[in-house]
Amino acid sequence: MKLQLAAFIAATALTGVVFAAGDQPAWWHSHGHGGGGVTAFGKPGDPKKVSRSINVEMTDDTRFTPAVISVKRGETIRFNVKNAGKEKHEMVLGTEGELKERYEMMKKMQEIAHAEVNAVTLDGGMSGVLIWQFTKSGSVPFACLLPGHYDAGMKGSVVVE
Ligand SMILES: [Cu+2]
Repeated sequence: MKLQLAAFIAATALTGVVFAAGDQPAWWHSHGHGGGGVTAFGKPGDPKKVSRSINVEMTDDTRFTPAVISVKRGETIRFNVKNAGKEKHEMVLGTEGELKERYEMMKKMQEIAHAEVNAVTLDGGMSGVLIWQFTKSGSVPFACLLPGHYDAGMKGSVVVE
């Protein structure tokens, strides 16, 4: 019994180290744990308080159109995202580091169930919605993190004024 407990503590400690090393960024689980999903790049938008809608198209040449989007600080944007291609694509908002981290994870895992509030993943020909409030000035990168797509330059940025 004592040994089992020790093993459990050791495993827990190890897990803590892994998390601290950045395998699981805070935003990954930011929603549903209080704080309203607030991240360094904004927070999930309230569908009832949308400032305006912006159409974003994703295509098989691994491009977002538009790739640069300007918003004002505090605005809640409803992104009407359309996958105009045949392949699967996604639009994920995050910091540069978080996107890269998640991209590496995607390459290993093939597929992640995308229930995250900062992402919309769409099969070819499908449309979806991503509602986000940009609370801080600066540049918020977004990207498609499907294997190969990010490397091919499927990325863009939201410039928050
Ligand atoms: Cu893509």
